[in-house]
Formats: sequence, structure tokens, C-alpha cells
Amino acid sequence: MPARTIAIGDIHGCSIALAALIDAIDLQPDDTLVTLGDYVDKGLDAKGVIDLLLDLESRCQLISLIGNHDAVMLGAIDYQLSVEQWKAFGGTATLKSYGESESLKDIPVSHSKFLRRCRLWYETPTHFFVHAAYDPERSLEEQEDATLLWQGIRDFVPGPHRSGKIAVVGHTSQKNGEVFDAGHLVCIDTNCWNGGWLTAMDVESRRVWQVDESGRLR
Ligand SMILES: [Mn+2]
Repeated sequence: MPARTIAIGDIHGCSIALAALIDAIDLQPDDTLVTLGDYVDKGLDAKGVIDLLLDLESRCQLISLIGNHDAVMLGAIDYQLSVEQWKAFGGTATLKSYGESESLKDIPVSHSKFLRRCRLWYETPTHFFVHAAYDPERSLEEQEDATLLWQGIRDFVPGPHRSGKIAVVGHTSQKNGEVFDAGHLVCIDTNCWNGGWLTAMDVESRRVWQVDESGRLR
């Protein structure tokens, strides 16, 4: 099997789905797996998701991007935000996954270190990967963090990037559970935590795998 580049959309605490999806794609050591961020919040097992991502770092070429929810969690860990602010943004489920006390102290250093090494973007000769959106006129190095992490594409889809590469994004949940394909941009956040699917896409072949929150393959 030739090495593949496989992107995975927003996981949001759905650890059973992530484990099932890894089985479904038959992950190989030379596969590049690009996870698009938003590992935490909303779903119930953020701790389990990050544990599994740490394990995947030794099983394949894992490229983990940071999402806005992961950035807010780091903000709380670093005391740039209050825990109350994080909880109001969905952090309660994440903190509960670490322990009854809902305390930052329960988050292992290995998990905060993982979040700190997540990247804002990744590119191959044909594709680039960001959590949320991009400015078509700027190089990847010149993008604003706010665009990469927070900008939705529901009301406005960015045009083709000046690199000519195809964008692979998450963040804007597709409520119908279907991959959104605008040709120059593909969104694979298919709303797993809220009744949709967790999606993996082999970006070269366009093969798609989807599992639901309980791990059932579509
Ligand atoms: Mn997001």
C-alpha cells in the first residue's frame, strides 16, 4: 500500500469514534494522518481522545493541527482565560473527562505539551490543511491566527488559495453529516459529537470513511 495522506475532522471528545475510524482506515506506519483540531469540548471523552492521539504519534506520521477549542483549553491552562470562561465555551465536558473535581490540576502535563506542539497549518505539494479558514491572497506563513482558528465558512466560502492547492478544513460543522466539497476547498467537520459522523478522507484518492459517535461505520 503506498503512503497515504489522510485528514480527520473535528473529534470533539468522541474517543470511541476516533478509535473505530483508525481501525476502519487500516492505519499504516508510513501514512501521514492530519488531524484538523478541536480534539476537546462538546463530546464526553476529551481525555481519551488526547490519549489516543499520543499513541498515534508512535504508530504513523501524525500531524496534529490546533483548533479554537484546543487553543481556549491552553488559554485556561496558562491562566490567560479563567476556567469559568473555558467552561462557558464547552470546557465542562472536557474537565469532567479528567476527573470529578473539574480542576485544571487533573490535566496531565503530557496533554498540555501535546496541545502546545499542535500546528496552525500543514501542506503537501497538492493540498493544505487548516482548522477553520484562510485568506486566499496570503501565503500560509502570513495568515492571521484568528482566520485559521475561528473563521467559519457557512456564510462565506473563501476563494481558491493563491498556491493553487486544495484546502482541507474542519470547524464549520456540516449539520447534514456530509462532506462539503467546493472543489478548491473541502470541509470534513461532519458533526460527530451531535449526531453526525467523524470523517476521514484520503486526500489523493478522495476515499472517505465515516463512523458515528458509538463507532459504527457508515
Ligand atoms: Mn472549531
